[in-house]
Amino acid sequence: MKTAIVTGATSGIGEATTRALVGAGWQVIATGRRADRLAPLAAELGERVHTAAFDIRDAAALDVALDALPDRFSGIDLLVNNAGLALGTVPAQAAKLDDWRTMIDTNVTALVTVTHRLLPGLIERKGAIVNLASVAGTYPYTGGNVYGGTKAFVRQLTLNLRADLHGTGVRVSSIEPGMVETEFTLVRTGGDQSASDTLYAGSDPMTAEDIAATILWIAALPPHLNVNTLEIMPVSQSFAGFQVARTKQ
Ligand code: NDP
Ligand code: 8X3
Repeated sequence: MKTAIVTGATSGIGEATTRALVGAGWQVIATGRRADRLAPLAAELGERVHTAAFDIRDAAALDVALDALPDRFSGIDLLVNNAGLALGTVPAQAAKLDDWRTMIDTNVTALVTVTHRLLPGLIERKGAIVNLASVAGTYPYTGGNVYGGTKAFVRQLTLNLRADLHGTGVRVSSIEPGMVETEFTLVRTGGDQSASDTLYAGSDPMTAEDIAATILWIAALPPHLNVNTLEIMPVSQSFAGFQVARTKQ
């Protein structure tokens, strides 16, 4: 049986991906800070799920969790680097530095730490890495500032890993979703449920299950195929244009 580790499995895309992988016959190491979310997931999905509750920014806690894996979960074939967040919707000049640091620590530093730690085993097993980037890493928008920067990093890291892992058989993919209705906006707005509800209302956004199905599709492709990048949006979301400031008298 193949083994995956899904970071950020306590909600949204990571939780749906855990369900999808288990449904397709995988066993999954499900991680996230909220142990009270992981416990019911494990109870629901049974012995094919092993949970590890820790803050992904804490490299020592990551080591403890990986060192404590039961034998049957210790050979990891698929790393889904999903844990991540956006904080704030305001322009750079109004943003909080702490929010920027939290996004970089989580979306960039923690992601590379997990990846670095698991790479030797993934090479040994000719495994795969699926990284959650975002359309925000390709297209700028007001308030996207550091969040978009972290996701551009994830996209480019994916491509550079492809180059470095040439000939190893390891597959690496960057998934770049647009709007997915999860707890993402609740987190981004500091818990503003009505802002979150308003954003998604009437828009027919993507669901966490849509992205989970995409990840599962990538994971199930024949070993000679690599999806480098995959940008995916709801039909209801598209592009606005450039803006022009008319400040000249
Ligand atoms: P959710 O907020 O629903 O889920 C985020 C997950 O990340 C949670 O399980 C959370 O777990 C985990 N996480 C965040 N910070 C930490 C931390 N410090 N330590 C451990 N786990 C952490 O959002 P989504 O499911 O939407 O987001 C998943 C990924 O998809 C993110 O990388 C996001 O940037 C990306 N994405 C989302 C889009 C969207 O529109 N929703 C679009 C494009 C990309 P916990 O809080 O329990 O620690
Ligand atoms: C999340 C997608 O468009 O809200 O990564 O930045 S967006």
